[in-house]
Amino acid sequence: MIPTITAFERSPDRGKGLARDMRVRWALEEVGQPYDVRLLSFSEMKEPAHRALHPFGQIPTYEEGNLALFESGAIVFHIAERHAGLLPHDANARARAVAWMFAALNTVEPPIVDREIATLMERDKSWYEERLAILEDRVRSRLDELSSRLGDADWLDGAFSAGDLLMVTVLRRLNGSGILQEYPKLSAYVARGEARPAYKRAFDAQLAVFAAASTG
Ligand code: GTB
Repeated sequence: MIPTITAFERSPDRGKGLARDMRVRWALEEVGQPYDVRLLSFSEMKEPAHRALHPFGQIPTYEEGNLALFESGAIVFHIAERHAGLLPHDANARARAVAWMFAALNTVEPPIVDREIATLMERDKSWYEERLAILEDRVRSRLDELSSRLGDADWLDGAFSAGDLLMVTVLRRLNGSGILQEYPKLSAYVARGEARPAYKRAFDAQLAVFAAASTG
């Protein structure tokens, strides 16, 4: 059965692959699962039909037969559980890969999103520069720790896993901030993720949506 995911009809990131459908597309590409995409406008995302799938009126969602899921992490986990290639077979290694999935979404992404929201919503405030410096220091603390743990390894814990997939997509949200460039090991880690053929296919697919919406 071919799953259907939802994505922005016109992504505000202009095809840079920063919206959270990208991680789901990438996971599906890694495991070789074809998928359909239903594109939504901002107003469609808030209508009852979509809220029945996603209580918060957001993308991405995932439908497969009588299963409907929301939350990109839960969707990637579901894909990783159902297909080989994104989680190790060994039970302990698998548990550690899942821990990295949570770490990406629960420990590393929040300070990155806090910074991003400040740059989008708080630029006109008198205290903006002071707050931005605080938020960027919080991001740097996490990146210091992550970079130390990664060291010279290619991936966070052995072979590439769903933990790496999520962590790379989270770190990419720093694009344009200049912060990631302060961390050569993490920059190389993100580049390794982006070099994967499955990543490229997912990136091209979401970019094609933006390109079509821009010419149409
Ligand atoms: N925790 C949920 C998940 O992981 O699935 C969060 C889902 C979420 O934030 N979805 C966003 C959304 O639907 C799109 S990805 N927003 C519309 C709304 O809430 O009304 C977040 C996002 C949006 C845009 C950019 N960008 O332009 O760079 C990056 C990330």
